[in-house]
Amino acid sequence: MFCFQCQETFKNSGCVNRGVCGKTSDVANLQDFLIWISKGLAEIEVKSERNNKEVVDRIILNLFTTITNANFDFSQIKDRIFETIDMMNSLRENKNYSEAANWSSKNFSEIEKKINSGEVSILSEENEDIRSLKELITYGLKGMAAYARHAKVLGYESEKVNNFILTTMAELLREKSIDELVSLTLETGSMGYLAMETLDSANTKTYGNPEISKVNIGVRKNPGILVSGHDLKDFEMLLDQAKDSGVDIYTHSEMLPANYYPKFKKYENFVGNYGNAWWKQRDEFEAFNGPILMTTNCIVPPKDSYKDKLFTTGAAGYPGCKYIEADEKGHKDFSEIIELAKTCKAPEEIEKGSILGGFAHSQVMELADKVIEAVKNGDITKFIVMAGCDGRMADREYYTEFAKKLPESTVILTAGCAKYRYNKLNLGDINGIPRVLDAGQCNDSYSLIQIALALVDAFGVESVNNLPIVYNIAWYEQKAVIVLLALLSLGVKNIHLGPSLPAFLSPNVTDVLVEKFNIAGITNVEDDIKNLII
Ligand code: SF4
Ligand code: SF3
Repeated sequence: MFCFQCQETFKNSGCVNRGVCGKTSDVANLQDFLIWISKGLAEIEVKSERNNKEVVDRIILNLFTTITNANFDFSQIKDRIFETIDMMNSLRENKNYSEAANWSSKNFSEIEKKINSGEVSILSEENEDIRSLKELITYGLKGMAAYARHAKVLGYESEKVNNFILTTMAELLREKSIDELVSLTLETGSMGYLAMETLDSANTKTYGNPEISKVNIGVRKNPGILVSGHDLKDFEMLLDQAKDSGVDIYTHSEMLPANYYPKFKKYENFVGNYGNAWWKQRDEFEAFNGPILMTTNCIVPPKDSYKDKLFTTGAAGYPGCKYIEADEKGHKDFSEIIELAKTCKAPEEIEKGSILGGFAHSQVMELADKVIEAVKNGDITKFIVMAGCDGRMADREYYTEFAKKLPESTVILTAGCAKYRYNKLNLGDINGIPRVLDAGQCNDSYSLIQIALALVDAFGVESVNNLPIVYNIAWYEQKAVIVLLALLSLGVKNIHLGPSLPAFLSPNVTDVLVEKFNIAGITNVEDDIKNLII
């Protein structure tokens, strides 16, 4: 195996024997093969005269399945491979195709032989700059696919995004120059922005605009179900099916923003949020006592103490954990989880009190006058975008310290699970405007962009780069990659990315990003505050 798609990759170079995330080498190899044939399937579709919706849906699901911490299940990924090959075999025409598009065998030893040849590995591309750019684009597509899928289950999709995913997957099989790949990288960012916009419409039109909300982080006395991941549709279905069951529902990690949507607030059995970012789940899931539903990443290999209570659905999967399938209409039956919850003890209280959130674009626009006035009279001197991911490495303590040491005249704009590093610090407010404004999930970074664009208008400046906004973004997995590319495609400069720069960026590709966008890493809290803020 060789995998370097996330921030925690071994020695900031690449996981080779087993993933730091827990992914085994046989699963990593199957994921590489799945991506390779998905590119082949895209090529078949692009070369045809058809517009087969099932093909793009399949490619989106395959990309999403290989995102960090989503699916560790060898047999599920093997099934996806077979289903993809079936689709390719039924669609192939009498045309000239690449080897990936021509792959037709479902004989597993032949698939293994191909994997063992190293020809579908990331390292099969020998030029490190081409490899770096092709992987950067692939990871951007994985993040985009995740967002496209969340929108799709709510009945929203963008033809442009779908077509881009198809054509780009096919293009990645071809030889490309550095210049071509650099421009494809920026196009990936623009399409990522569109994918986030589509998901924002899907979420807000289905569940209402997020609003300022005080979220309970304590517990009640009933047994509960904990819902993690990013899929709001799964959350809604479970909430609805559990409404009269006597079982309470809690959100976890990236599902926290579900608490901000008006439509979910009417459910009596929706208690609040339990726990913190994904990487603390081994202790927190044990303390929760009840079943847990993982709707997407991030799964940490579970402890035996709760493994039989961990369920997966959608693109997520873990060997030995029950997978909840959707029927042909997209409906999922969660009764088994609800019945199991009834037999469990109530959650152990690990925290008390509440946190504040719900500052997505429409809510912030309502506060715009107040915000603009505070900037004009100097009460707010800077906004710091600290969106992105959290992770388990100790050096992420940097973000807590950074937030604590920021001048009191600054406001943090956040989205994604990165917020857990500072959302319980009680940093106070400025004229009633909280100093941490949480827009929602990582995809709600879209809201942060909308807020920046509104400030450009309000202050009459030339571009987002002339605003008092500093970007100190934490990344971990591929959704953060698409958010970053979206920001770059909008011309945002001087982004600081940490805790380390991606291992998949070669020195030359990093130079291009520095030259074009002045991207930089982070150093230490004192120096960064001095250089970025004061
Ligand atoms: Fe390693 Fe990250 Fe890949 Fe897991 S996803 S194998 S930790 S690089
Ligand atoms: Fe977090 Fe996994 Fe990225 Fe959606 S839950 S932000 S890491």
